[in-house]
Amino acid sequence: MSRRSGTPWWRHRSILIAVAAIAVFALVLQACTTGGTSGSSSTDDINTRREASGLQPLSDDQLLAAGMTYLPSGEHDPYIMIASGGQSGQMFVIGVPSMRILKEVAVFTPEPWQGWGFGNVGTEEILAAGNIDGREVRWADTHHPAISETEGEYDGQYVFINDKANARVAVIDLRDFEVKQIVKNPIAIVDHGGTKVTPNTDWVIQGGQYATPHGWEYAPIDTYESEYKGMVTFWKFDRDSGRILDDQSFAMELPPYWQDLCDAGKLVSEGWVFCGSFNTELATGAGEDGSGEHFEAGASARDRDYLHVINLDKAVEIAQAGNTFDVNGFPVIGLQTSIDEGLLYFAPEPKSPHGSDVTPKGDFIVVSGKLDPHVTVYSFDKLMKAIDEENWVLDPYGVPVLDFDSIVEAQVEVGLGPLHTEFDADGYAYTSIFLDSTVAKWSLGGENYRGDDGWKLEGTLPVQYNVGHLVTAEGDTVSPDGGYLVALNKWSIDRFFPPGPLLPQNLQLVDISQPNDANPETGGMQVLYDMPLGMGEPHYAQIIKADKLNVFEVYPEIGWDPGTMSVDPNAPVAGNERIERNGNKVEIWMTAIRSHFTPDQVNIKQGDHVIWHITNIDTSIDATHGFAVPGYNINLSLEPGETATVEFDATMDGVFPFYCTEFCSALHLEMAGYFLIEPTE
Ligand code: RUQ
Ligand code: CUA
Repeated sequence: MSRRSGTPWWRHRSILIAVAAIAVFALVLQACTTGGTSGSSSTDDINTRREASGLQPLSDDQLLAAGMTYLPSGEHDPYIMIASGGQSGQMFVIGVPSMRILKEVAVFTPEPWQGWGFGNVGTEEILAAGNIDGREVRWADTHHPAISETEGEYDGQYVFINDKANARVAVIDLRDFEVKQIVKNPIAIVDHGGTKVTPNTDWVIQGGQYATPHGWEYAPIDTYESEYKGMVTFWKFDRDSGRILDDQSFAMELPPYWQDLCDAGKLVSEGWVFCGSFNTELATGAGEDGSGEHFEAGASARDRDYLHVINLDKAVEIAQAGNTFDVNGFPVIGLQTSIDEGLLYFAPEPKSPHGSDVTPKGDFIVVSGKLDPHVTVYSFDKLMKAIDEENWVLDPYGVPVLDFDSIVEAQVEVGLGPLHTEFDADGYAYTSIFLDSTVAKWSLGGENYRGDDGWKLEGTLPVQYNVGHLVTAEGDTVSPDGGYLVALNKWSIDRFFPPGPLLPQNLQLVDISQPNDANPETGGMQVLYDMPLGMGEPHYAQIIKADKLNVFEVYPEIGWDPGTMSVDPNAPVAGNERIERNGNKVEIWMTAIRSHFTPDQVNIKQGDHVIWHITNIDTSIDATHGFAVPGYNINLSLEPGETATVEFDATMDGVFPFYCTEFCSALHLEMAGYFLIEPTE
């Protein structure tokens, strides 16, 4: 072909075909959504092309699903999902419904792209606050993100996330999606039942799990009943400073049952907290002498465990009055105090319970038993009445156990292995069913929801496979959106190409916007998209409307310190770059702008103590610069306007070309400098 035109003829043809295919696709979608034709010629066209590419043909339903998730370049998702990162110790930001990963936010684990934990003094200090007895713990098992709330609605300001493995909590500011604080629980070494927030984010809830002596002191296992303790911790959050105030936080001592997921009351039940538990058997495992049973059997022997019903408002009063004891300097309300003051009650829950979810109006609490095919729904009114009437017996630790029949509102059979429940705007609830690998849709009864039409199963949708948590859009707030649901499936088995024997998770996007009769079997639910995630096991996620997030596109002022969210008074700015030497202390004030560092030669002597400040003085969106010093394990990410500081002893002599790690301009490769460390004799 002639090369004169610059573009081969077939390029033009392929553009034409693409345009035609898009038009056809739009027609098909229209046909599908208006209940239209099957096997239309346009579907055939698409399928002909798919087959030519070695792909399977699509049904009308599948074409519709594709059209529901496809976003053309430049279109943004209406929802943002914040997912835990499991063993990665991080947090994922994912667009819904496109299911595109926007960011893996560095939380507990060092992460080089974000310059998290590679010499940046600010990030090192935050990570060091999560050290345990002086030991650096640089991974985590993140489980439950909790977006901050105002009056029970996500407000998009902060998100909290717990580390199950080491009982830590992180605070992330959603203006820049960076971690501002990590706190280590002073009384527990592992947790699980958090984080959740109270409706105005006054308190961040961190429930326990595997009981240990408080402060994880040693005590022989045969002293389990007396020396091992459960716990729930309430961290006081100060919205203005964006920090947890540990000197105003407190914990409650609980029996050594294994506390599980908690949820905060809302509206009518505001001021109360509900935490599931298991191992009320007090099993201690199989000993090496063959005594005892595995926890699998020992901790699931009883038919009922206890939902912990906690009067948080009253607990706050008791803690503030100082009616506590100290563990590692942290105030703890003793179990007997909780019993005497009426802070703690148990509601029996069947069998091997896991989830605990408060309904949108705060009027019911839904729990599931992994070994019971029902969800059990308690009425908050009935709980309060049973407490008023002292309708209880005492458990071996003296905690009142409320009468089951008088507090249960309904039980709905949903399938084998129910776990977690979220809600939509129409009075429906969605429960993940682990063993059956389904999502069950059922109706809430009562005047706030579907009245006499409630408390029944509406349909089940098979998911692939073994769903843990599920999440609906704003689904645990006082006004759920519904529309979309994501099933966080634990197994993916055959869904994707296997990249070795460790398989990705499968996050499955489900359309829940359709009425039950759209598909009577599934209650109108349809799987839209399978998203493999090969970076850790996201346990829980929350989905927030994207327009609630007020994100900085660039930092508001040059010299910004993300740690304090204000200008660093010591920040280098254009014109004041310099190197000051004072004995063996060398302090550098450097700026970065496309495409150079100022200064770009730094001469010091071996053994000098180096304090190196850098400001990215670029102010355009996305003009990030990196700063890497080879051999010294130093790497920064400097977003537009940001200042960071590294501090180290220059023990190794030599010549170290430092450079910008972000391809920021045509002369990015030239954005480098020489760091010369002269040996000392
Ligand atoms: S867990 S699959 Cu929330 Cu950590 Cu239930
Ligand atoms: Cu700055 Cu590359």
